[in-house]
Amino acid sequence: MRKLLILILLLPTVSATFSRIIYVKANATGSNNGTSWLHAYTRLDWALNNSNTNDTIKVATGTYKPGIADTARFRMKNGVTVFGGYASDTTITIRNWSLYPTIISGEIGDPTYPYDNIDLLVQGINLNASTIWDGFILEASSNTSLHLSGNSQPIFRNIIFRNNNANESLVAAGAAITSQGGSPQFINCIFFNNHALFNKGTVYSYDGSAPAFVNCLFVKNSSSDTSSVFYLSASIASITSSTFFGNATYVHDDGQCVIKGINSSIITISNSIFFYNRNKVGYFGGIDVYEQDSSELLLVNSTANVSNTIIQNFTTGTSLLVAQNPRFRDTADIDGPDNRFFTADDGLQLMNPCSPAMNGGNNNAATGVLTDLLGNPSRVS
Ligand SMILES: [Ca+2]
Ligand SMILES: [Ca+2]
Repeated sequence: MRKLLILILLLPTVSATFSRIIYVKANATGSNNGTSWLHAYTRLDWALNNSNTNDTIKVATGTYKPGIADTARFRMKNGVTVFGGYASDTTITIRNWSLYPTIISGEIGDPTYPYDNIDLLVQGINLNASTIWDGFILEASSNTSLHLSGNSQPIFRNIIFRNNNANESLVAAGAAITSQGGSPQFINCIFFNNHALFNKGTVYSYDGSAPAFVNCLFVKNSSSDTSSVFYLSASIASITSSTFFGNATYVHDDGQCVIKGINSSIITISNSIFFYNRNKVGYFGGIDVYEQDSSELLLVNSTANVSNTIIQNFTTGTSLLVAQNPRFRDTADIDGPDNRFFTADDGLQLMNPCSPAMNGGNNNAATGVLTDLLGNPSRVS
Protein backbone atom coordinates (compact mmCIF):
# COMPACT_ATOMS: atom_id res chain seq x y z
CA MET A 1 0.00 0.00 0.00
CA ARG A 2 2.81 2.33 0.89
CA LYS A 3 4.48 1.68 -2.46
CA LEU A 4 1.29 2.37 -4.34
CA LEU A 5 0.83 5.66 -2.52
CA ILE A 6 4.34 6.79 -3.46
CA LEU A 7 3.72 5.84 -7.07
CA ILE A 8 0.52 7.84 -7.17
CA LEU A 9 2.24 10.86 -5.65
CA LEU A 10 4.99 10.71 -8.28
CA LEU A 11 2.71 10.53 -11.26
CA PRO A 12 2.01 14.24 -11.69
CA THR A 13 5.76 14.99 -11.57
CA VAL A 14 6.55 12.41 -14.23
CA SER A 15 3.83 13.80 -16.43
CA ALA A 16 5.04 17.41 -16.06
CA THR A 17 8.63 16.66 -17.10
CA PHE A 18 7.76 14.36 -19.97
CA SER A 19 9.21 15.74 -23.17
CA ARG A 20 8.66 14.73 -26.75
CA ILE A 21 10.22 15.19 -30.15
CA ILE A 22 7.64 16.41 -32.63
CA TYR A 23 8.35 16.11 -36.35
CA VAL A 24 7.26 18.46 -39.12
CA LYS A 25 7.78 17.83 -42.83
CA ALA A 26 5.88 19.72 -45.51
CA ASN A 27 5.67 16.76 -47.89
CA ALA A 28 5.06 13.99 -45.33
CA THR A 29 2.37 11.51 -46.36
CA GLY A 30 1.82 9.52 -43.15
CA SER A 31 -0.69 9.95 -40.35
CA ASN A 32 0.09 13.66 -39.83
CA ASN A 33 0.46 13.34 -36.05
CA GLY A 34 4.08 14.43 -35.57
CA THR A 35 5.30 11.21 -33.96
CA SER A 36 8.04 10.46 -36.56
CA TRP A 37 9.36 11.75 -39.87
CA LEU A 38 7.03 9.26 -41.59
CA HIS A 39 4.01 10.57 -39.72
CA ALA A 40 5.23 14.16 -39.45
CA TYR A 41 2.86 17.07 -39.25
CA THR A 42 2.79 18.85 -42.59
CA ARG A 43 2.23 22.23 -40.91
CA LEU A 44 4.39 23.94 -38.32
CA ASP A 45 1.44 25.62 -36.59
CA TRP A 46 -0.05 22.21 -35.77
CA ALA A 47 3.21 21.16 -34.12
CA LEU A 48 3.42 24.40 -32.13
CA ASN A 49 -0.21 24.16 -31.02
CA ASN A 50 0.37 20.61 -29.79
CA SER A 51 3.70 21.21 -28.06
CA ASN A 52 4.43 21.71 -24.36
CA THR A 53 7.34 22.99 -22.29
CA ASN A 54 10.50 20.88 -22.81
CA ASP A 55 9.34 19.51 -26.16
CA THR A 56 11.57 19.72 -29.24
CA ILE A 57 10.12 20.33 -32.69
CA LYS A 58 12.22 19.24 -35.68
CA VAL A 59 11.31 20.77 -39.02
CA ALA A 60 12.49 19.38 -42.37
CA THR A 61 13.59 21.53 -45.29
CA GLY A 62 10.71 23.17 -47.13
CA THR A 63 8.61 26.30 -47.09
CA TYR A 64 6.12 26.86 -44.29
CA LYS A 65 3.55 29.64 -44.20
CA PRO A 66 1.55 30.61 -41.12
CA GLY A 67 -1.69 30.65 -43.13
CA ILE A 68 -3.39 32.24 -46.07
CA ALA A 69 -4.58 35.48 -44.44
CA ASP A 70 -2.27 38.43 -43.86
CA THR A 71 -3.04 38.25 -40.13
CA ALA A 72 -1.88 34.62 -39.77
CA ARG A 73 1.26 34.02 -37.66
CA PHE A 74 3.28 31.29 -35.96
CA ARG A 75 3.06 31.60 -32.19
CA MET A 76 6.18 30.59 -30.27
CA LYS A 77 5.64 28.20 -27.37
CA ASN A 78 7.31 28.87 -24.03
CA GLY A 79 10.14 26.44 -23.25
CA VAL A 80 9.93 24.68 -26.61
CA THR A 81 13.01 24.25 -28.83
CA VAL A 82 12.39 24.41 -32.57
CA PHE A 83 15.10 23.17 -34.95
CA GLY A 84 15.07 23.66 -38.72
CA GLY A 85 17.56 22.36 -41.28
CA TYR A 86 16.77 18.67 -41.61
CA ALA A 87 16.89 16.92 -44.96
CA SER A 88 13.57 15.97 -46.52
CA ASP A 89 15.03 12.57 -47.30
CA THR A 90 14.95 11.18 -43.78
CA THR A 91 17.68 8.62 -44.53
CA ILE A 92 19.96 11.67 -44.27
CA THR A 93 20.37 12.30 -40.58
CA ILE A 94 22.85 15.17 -40.67
CA ARG A 95 21.30 18.48 -39.80
CA ASN A 96 22.53 21.32 -42.03
CA TRP A 97 20.51 24.54 -42.08
CA SER A 98 22.51 25.92 -45.00
CA LEU A 99 22.10 22.87 -47.25
CA TYR A 100 18.55 22.01 -46.20
CA PRO A 101 16.88 25.39 -45.68
CA THR A 102 13.71 25.51 -43.64
CA ILE A 103 11.90 28.62 -44.80
CA ILE A 104 9.15 30.49 -43.02
CA SER A 105 7.58 32.65 -45.68
CA GLY A 106 4.98 35.40 -45.62
CA GLU A 107 4.43 35.35 -49.36
CA ILE A 108 0.70 35.30 -50.16
CA GLY A 109 -1.44 36.92 -52.82
CA ASP A 110 0.37 38.21 -55.86
CA PRO A 111 3.80 36.52 -55.84
CA THR A 112 5.36 39.51 -57.53
CA TYR A 113 3.95 41.96 -54.99
CA PRO A 114 5.38 42.08 -51.43
CA TYR A 115 2.92 44.55 -49.93
CA ASP A 116 0.01 42.08 -49.75
CA ASN A 117 2.04 39.53 -47.74
CA ILE A 118 1.55 38.27 -44.18
CA ASP A 119 2.18 41.11 -41.72
CA LEU A 120 4.00 39.17 -39.02
CA LEU A 121 5.52 35.70 -39.37
CA VAL A 122 6.57 34.64 -35.86
CA GLN A 123 5.26 36.05 -32.59
CA GLY A 124 6.62 35.51 -29.09
CA ILE A 125 5.00 36.70 -25.85
CA ASN A 126 6.39 36.12 -22.33
CA LEU A 127 8.95 33.49 -23.32
CA ASN A 128 11.65 32.23 -20.98
CA ALA A 129 15.31 31.67 -21.92
CA SER A 130 14.80 27.98 -22.61
CA THR A 131 12.74 28.91 -25.67
CA ILE A 132 15.02 28.36 -28.66
CA TRP A 133 14.60 28.64 -32.43
CA ASP A 134 17.56 27.47 -34.47
CA GLY A 135 18.17 27.04 -38.19
CA PHE A 136 15.44 28.92 -40.10
CA ILE A 137 15.01 31.48 -42.83
CA LEU A 138 12.33 34.10 -42.14
CA GLU A 139 11.35 35.94 -45.30
CA ALA A 140 8.76 38.06 -47.08
CA SER A 141 6.80 39.52 -44.18
CA SER A 142 5.05 42.77 -44.96
CA ASN A 143 5.53 44.49 -41.60
CA THR A 144 7.95 42.53 -39.40
CA SER A 145 9.16 38.93 -39.50
CA LEU A 146 9.56 38.48 -35.73
CA HIS A 147 7.60 40.27 -33.01
CA LEU A 148 8.54 39.83 -29.35
CA SER A 149 6.78 41.32 -26.35
CA GLY A 150 6.32 40.80 -22.64
CA ASN A 151 9.44 39.90 -20.73
CA SER A 152 10.63 37.56 -23.47
CA GLN A 153 14.14 36.08 -23.35
CA PRO A 154 14.19 33.56 -26.20
CA ILE A 155 17.34 32.55 -28.06
CA PHE A 156 17.58 32.61 -31.84
CA ARG A 157 20.51 30.87 -33.53
CA ASN A 158 21.44 30.39 -37.18
CA ILE A 159 18.49 32.39 -38.47
CA ILE A 160 18.50 34.28 -41.76
CA PHE A 161 16.12 37.23 -41.84
CA ARG A 162 15.89 38.19 -45.51
CA ASN A 163 13.67 40.14 -47.88
CA ASN A 164 11.28 41.28 -45.16
CA ASN A 165 9.47 44.58 -45.37
CA ALA A 166 8.05 47.07 -42.92
CA ASN A 167 5.28 48.58 -44.98
CA GLU A 168 2.60 49.56 -42.51
CA SER A 169 2.64 53.27 -41.85
CA LEU A 170 0.48 52.96 -38.72
CA VAL A 171 2.23 50.09 -36.90
CA ALA A 172 5.78 50.88 -35.78
CA ALA A 173 8.03 47.98 -36.67
CA GLY A 174 11.45 46.88 -37.81
CA ALA A 175 11.37 44.90 -41.04
CA ALA A 176 13.13 41.91 -39.46
CA ILE A 177 12.58 42.28 -35.71
CA THR A 178 10.29 44.28 -33.47
CA SER A 179 11.14 43.83 -29.79
CA GLN A 180 9.14 45.42 -26.98
CA GLY A 181 10.74 44.81 -23.59
CA GLY A 182 12.50 41.56 -22.75
CA SER A 183 16.04 40.43 -23.50
CA PRO A 184 16.18 38.18 -26.57
CA GLN A 185 19.47 36.83 -27.88
CA PHE A 186 20.48 36.48 -31.52
CA ILE A 187 23.52 34.32 -32.23
CA ASN A 188 24.93 33.57 -35.71
CA CYS A 189 22.08 35.39 -37.43
CA ILE A 190 22.12 37.07 -40.84
CA PHE A 191 19.99 40.09 -41.72
CA PHE A 192 19.97 40.46 -45.50
CA ASN A 193 18.04 42.76 -47.80
CA ASN A 194 15.29 43.80 -45.43
CA HIS A 195 13.58 47.10 -46.13
CA ALA A 196 11.61 49.54 -44.01
CA LEU A 197 9.43 51.73 -46.18
CA PHE A 198 7.87 54.00 -43.57
CA ASN A 199 9.22 52.45 -40.48
CA LYS A 200 11.94 51.72 -37.96
CA GLY A 201 14.75 50.12 -39.91
CA THR A 202 15.65 46.43 -39.73
CA VAL A 203 15.52 46.01 -35.94
CA TYR A 204 13.19 48.12 -33.83
CA SER A 205 13.79 47.72 -30.11
CA TYR A 206 11.85 49.77 -27.58
CA ASP A 207 10.19 49.99 -24.20
CA GLY A 208 13.13 48.67 -22.16
CA SER A 209 14.04 45.88 -24.55
CA ALA A 210 17.62 44.65 -24.15
CA PRO A 211 18.48 42.52 -27.18
CA ALA A 212 21.93 40.96 -27.62
CA PHE A 213 23.50 40.16 -30.99
CA VAL A 214 26.59 37.95 -31.34
CA ASN A 215 28.26 36.87 -34.59
CA CYS A 216 25.61 38.55 -36.72
CA LEU A 217 25.77 40.02 -40.22
CA PHE A 218 23.70 43.04 -41.20
CA VAL A 219 24.02 43.29 -44.97
CA LYS A 220 22.28 45.40 -47.61
CA ASN A 221 19.33 46.36 -45.46
CA SER A 222 17.68 49.65 -46.22
CA SER A 223 15.23 52.15 -44.87
CA SER A 224 13.29 55.13 -46.03
CA ASP A 225 13.29 56.30 -42.42
CA THR A 226 16.26 57.58 -40.45
CA SER A 227 18.24 54.42 -39.69
CA SER A 228 19.06 51.52 -41.97
CA VAL A 229 19.56 48.82 -39.32
CA PHE A 230 18.80 49.64 -35.67
CA TYR A 231 16.18 51.96 -34.25
CA LEU A 232 16.50 51.87 -30.48
CA SER A 233 14.15 53.70 -28.13
CA ALA A 234 14.64 53.33 -24.37
CA SER A 235 16.57 50.19 -25.19
CA ILE A 236 19.80 48.57 -24.04
CA ALA A 237 21.39 46.79 -27.00
CA SER A 238 24.55 44.72 -27.08
CA ILE A 239 26.30 43.98 -30.38
CA THR A 240 29.36 41.72 -30.38
CA SER A 241 31.51 40.31 -33.19
CA SER A 242 29.07 41.50 -35.83
CA THR A 243 29.40 43.14 -39.25
CA PHE A 244 27.43 45.98 -40.83
CA PHE A 245 28.05 46.15 -44.56
CA GLY A 246 26.27 47.85 -47.45
CA ASN A 247 23.24 49.11 -45.54
CA ALA A 248 21.55 52.28 -46.80
CA THR A 249 19.05 54.98 -45.98
CA TYR A 250 17.08 56.28 -48.94
CA VAL A 251 15.37 59.38 -47.66
CA HIS A 252 17.17 62.49 -46.57
CA ASP A 253 15.83 63.71 -43.28
CA ASP A 254 17.80 64.98 -40.34
CA GLY A 255 20.42 62.50 -39.28
CA GLN A 256 20.56 59.41 -41.42
CA CYS A 257 22.54 56.58 -39.88
CA VAL A 258 23.03 52.84 -39.41
CA ILE A 259 22.08 52.79 -35.72
CA LYS A 260 19.87 55.33 -34.03
CA GLY A 261 19.40 55.56 -30.27
CA ILE A 262 16.78 57.76 -28.63
CA ASN A 263 15.11 58.04 -25.20
CA SER A 264 18.07 57.06 -22.99
CA SER A 265 19.14 54.06 -25.00
CA ILE A 266 22.49 52.45 -24.21
CA ILE A 267 24.34 50.71 -27.04
CA THR A 268 27.41 48.55 -26.49
CA ILE A 269 29.34 47.51 -29.57
CA SER A 270 32.54 45.47 -29.52
CA ASN A 271 34.71 43.47 -31.90
CA SER A 272 32.58 44.55 -34.84
CA ILE A 273 32.96 46.06 -38.31
CA PHE A 274 31.17 48.90 -40.08
CA PHE A 275 32.03 49.24 -43.76
CA TYR A 276 30.47 50.63 -46.92
CA ASN A 277 27.19 51.73 -45.39
CA ARG A 278 25.67 54.78 -47.02
CA ASN A 279 23.18 57.48 -46.27
CA LYS A 280 21.21 59.81 -48.46
CA VAL A 281 22.44 63.27 -47.62
CA GLY A 282 20.57 65.43 -50.06
CA TYR A 283 18.89 66.06 -53.35
CA PHE A 284 20.61 68.39 -55.77
CA GLY A 285 19.73 69.16 -59.36
CA GLY A 286 17.19 66.37 -59.55
CA ILE A 287 19.65 63.76 -58.33
CA ASP A 288 19.72 61.88 -55.02
CA VAL A 289 23.04 62.33 -53.30
CA TYR A 290 24.45 59.59 -51.10
CA GLU A 291 27.45 59.65 -48.85
CA GLN A 292 29.51 56.52 -48.37
CA ASP A 293 30.50 55.62 -44.84
CA SER A 294 28.85 58.67 -43.34
CA SER A 295 27.10 58.63 -39.97
CA GLU A 296 26.99 55.18 -38.34
CA LEU A 297 25.59 56.06 -34.94
CA LEU A 298 23.15 58.82 -34.17
CA LEU A 299 22.54 59.33 -30.46
CA VAL A 300 19.72 61.43 -29.07
CA ASN A 301 19.85 61.53 -25.27
CA SER A 302 21.55 58.16 -25.51
CA THR A 303 25.00 56.68 -25.07
CA ALA A 304 27.22 54.27 -26.98
CA ASN A 305 30.19 52.29 -25.75
CA VAL A 306 32.13 51.23 -28.83
CA SER A 307 35.35 49.23 -28.56
CA ASN A 308 37.72 47.13 -30.65
CA THR A 309 35.77 47.92 -33.78
CA ILE A 310 36.54 48.92 -37.36
CA ILE A 311 34.37 51.93 -38.02
CA GLN A 312 34.55 54.53 -40.76
CA ASN A 313 33.04 57.68 -39.32
CA PHE A 314 32.19 57.40 -35.62
CA THR A 315 35.31 58.09 -33.59
CA THR A 316 34.29 57.99 -29.93
CA GLY A 317 35.31 54.76 -28.24
CA THR A 318 38.10 52.49 -27.12
CA SER A 319 40.64 50.84 -29.43
CA LEU A 320 38.76 51.81 -32.58
CA LEU A 321 40.23 51.29 -36.04
CA VAL A 322 38.81 54.32 -37.82
CA ALA A 323 38.50 54.64 -41.61
CA GLN A 324 40.13 51.31 -42.34
CA ASN A 325 39.19 48.77 -44.95
CA PRO A 326 38.52 45.46 -43.18
CA ARG A 327 39.60 43.59 -46.36
CA PHE A 328 36.80 41.13 -46.71
CA ARG A 329 37.24 38.11 -48.93
CA ASP A 330 34.70 39.25 -51.55
CA THR A 331 32.25 42.11 -51.07
CA ALA A 332 30.67 41.51 -54.50
CA ASP A 333 29.44 38.02 -53.64
CA ILE A 334 28.24 38.01 -50.05
CA ASP A 335 27.06 34.39 -49.91
CA GLY A 336 29.82 33.13 -52.22
CA PRO A 337 29.69 31.02 -55.41
CA ASP A 338 27.49 28.37 -53.79
CA ASN A 339 24.77 31.01 -53.18
CA ARG A 340 24.28 29.84 -49.61
CA PHE A 341 25.16 31.56 -46.37
CA PHE A 342 27.03 29.79 -43.55
CA THR A 343 29.60 28.14 -45.87
CA ALA A 344 33.34 28.44 -46.37
CA ASP A 345 33.08 30.53 -49.56
CA ASP A 346 31.03 33.36 -47.99
CA GLY A 347 32.23 36.83 -48.93
CA LEU A 348 32.33 38.77 -45.68
CA GLN A 349 35.18 36.87 -44.09
CA LEU A 350 38.33 38.58 -43.02
CA MET A 351 41.43 37.63 -44.95
CA ASN A 352 44.24 36.77 -42.63
CA PRO A 353 46.85 38.24 -42.34
CA CYS A 354 45.87 41.36 -44.33
CA SER A 355 42.72 42.28 -42.43
CA PRO A 356 43.36 44.89 -39.77
CA ALA A 357 40.64 43.35 -37.57
CA MET A 358 42.27 39.95 -37.23
CA ASN A 359 44.11 40.86 -34.09
CA GLY A 360 42.05 43.83 -32.98
CA GLY A 361 39.49 42.02 -30.91
CA ASN A 362 39.00 41.89 -27.22
CA ASN A 363 38.56 38.45 -25.70
CA ASN A 364 36.54 39.72 -22.80
CA ALA A 365 33.77 40.98 -25.03
CA ALA A 366 33.01 37.61 -26.52
CA THR A 367 33.13 35.32 -23.55
CA GLY A 368 31.70 31.95 -24.48
CA VAL A 369 31.69 32.67 -28.21
CA LEU A 370 34.42 30.51 -29.64
CA THR A 371 33.47 30.29 -33.28
CA ASP A 372 32.37 32.64 -36.03
CA LEU A 373 29.38 32.28 -38.37
CA LEU A 374 31.03 29.44 -40.26
CA GLY A 375 32.01 27.53 -37.16
CA ASN A 376 35.66 28.58 -37.50
CA PRO A 377 37.54 29.78 -34.43
CA SER A 378 36.34 33.29 -33.76
CA ARG A 379 38.55 36.15 -34.85
CA VAL A 380 38.48 37.51 -31.33
CA SER A 381 39.69 34.39 -29.59
CA1 LIG B 1 2.61 38.78 -52.40
CA1 LIG C 1 28.42 30.43 -49.31
